[in-house]
Amino acid sequence: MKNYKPLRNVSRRRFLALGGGAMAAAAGLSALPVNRVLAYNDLLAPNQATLPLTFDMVATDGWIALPGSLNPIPGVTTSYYPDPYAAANGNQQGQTTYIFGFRQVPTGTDPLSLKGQAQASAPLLYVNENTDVTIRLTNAGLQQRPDLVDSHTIHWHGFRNAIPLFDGVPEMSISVPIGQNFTYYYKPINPGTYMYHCHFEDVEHVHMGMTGVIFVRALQNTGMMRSNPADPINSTLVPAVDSTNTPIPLARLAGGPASSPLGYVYNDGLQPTDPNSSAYDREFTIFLSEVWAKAHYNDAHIQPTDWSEYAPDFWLMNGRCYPDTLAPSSNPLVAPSDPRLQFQPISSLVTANEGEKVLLRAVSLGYQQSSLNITGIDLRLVGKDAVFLRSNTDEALRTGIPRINPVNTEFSTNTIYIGPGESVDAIFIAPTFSGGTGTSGLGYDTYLFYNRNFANSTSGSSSSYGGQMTEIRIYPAGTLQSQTAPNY
Ligand SMILES: [Cu+2]
Repeated sequence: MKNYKPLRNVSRRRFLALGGGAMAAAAGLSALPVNRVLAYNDLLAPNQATLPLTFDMVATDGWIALPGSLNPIPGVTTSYYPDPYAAANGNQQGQTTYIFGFRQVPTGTDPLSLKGQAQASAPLLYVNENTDVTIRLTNAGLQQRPDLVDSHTIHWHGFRNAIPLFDGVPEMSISVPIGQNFTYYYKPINPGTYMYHCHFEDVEHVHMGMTGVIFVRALQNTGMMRSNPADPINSTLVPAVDSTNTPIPLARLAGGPASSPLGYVYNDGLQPTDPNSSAYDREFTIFLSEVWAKAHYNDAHIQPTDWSEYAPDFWLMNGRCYPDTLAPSSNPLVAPSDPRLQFQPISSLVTANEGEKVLLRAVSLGYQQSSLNITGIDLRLVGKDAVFLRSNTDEALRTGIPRINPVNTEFSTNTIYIGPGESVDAIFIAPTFSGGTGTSGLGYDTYLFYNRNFANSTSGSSSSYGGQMTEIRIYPAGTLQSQTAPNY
């Protein structure tokens, strides 16, 4: 057995020096790709498959809007919610709640100028398998808490091939101090749905909102596959075919024709017409989190929080409570259509034409279990924690090599049961439109998608406003155009 030298033998000065070296190494990496901020419409550009991607992100604090109001705390002149400091801040428009969070930096903008403008949930990031990806993270500090000198990191949760330097665990590598930046580098080889969060003082920073979704699009979208799926590192890329050597169509995401599916969740080796295919026509992320109003108030008012008393008041989808979950997505880099939701840009409204295959990428970074329910629609759970649940017998037959997961554990349900740090990929086929003006009377059929724990689909507010709830709206065939981005 090797005699490893424990890290605690490294002096603090030596540890910081190591971190400094890592920063210098990473500074070289930022020269790799041209800095490219993703406007929403170019996320689906056909050439995305071959481009290196750079995300420019800032970590800071900010304010978001939650519904209703809590009862005042007995004996206290102010309530935890809405936070009086939110209203006192001159540029707030209906915001109620203090957060820590991330935000994407527009091209040409000084990241430090975005201090105090974090969003919830964090920017939705998506990248292609086998592509160089860099994320430059700048720590702009906290506008509301100049006394705090917290660093921040990006930890890609569940990602199976990050080296410690880029894994964002501050005890194991480095974190980003105020006024500094660090560039993370990844080359993903495992498609699926993940989440990212700050790992610095993580109980607090995760709950305060430094959380979001990142997903990896399958190589098969581009019409390619690995020559040896069991050994992705040493594989060459070859044209994607099924077990009969018939080519699998290029996805629309990679420039395929309108008759192709929008994408494939996993490298399934199947034709999109195969009922076992992971092909889909529309995709939506549903990010679950919670807000404990007292903890958020405490951070804004320089008070300590005993996290063992955890008792959330609000349950959120993509950083919003129902009915705000239904409001459209907005590009956070341009002026918002609704100033109240300007720091909560991601919609949870699911829309589809009848017969389309709809992919839900559900992720939780709350601290409680959730069970999301759709009444009247069967969900096919094809992936869990970025693992394809169906054994790829076709691929195994063709290559002679079984997949990582040799057993088919895919199943149908109408409930997604999901815990903290877990992700689920579920596909449903949009049911037949009921005709006329639909069950809504507005030209579409409405299905509720909500947390089955009723307390979590309402909220701690005194109003009847909800929490983790949204709608699925099904339109007659041909009504909706092709998606331009997830959650649009
Ligand atoms: Cu942080």
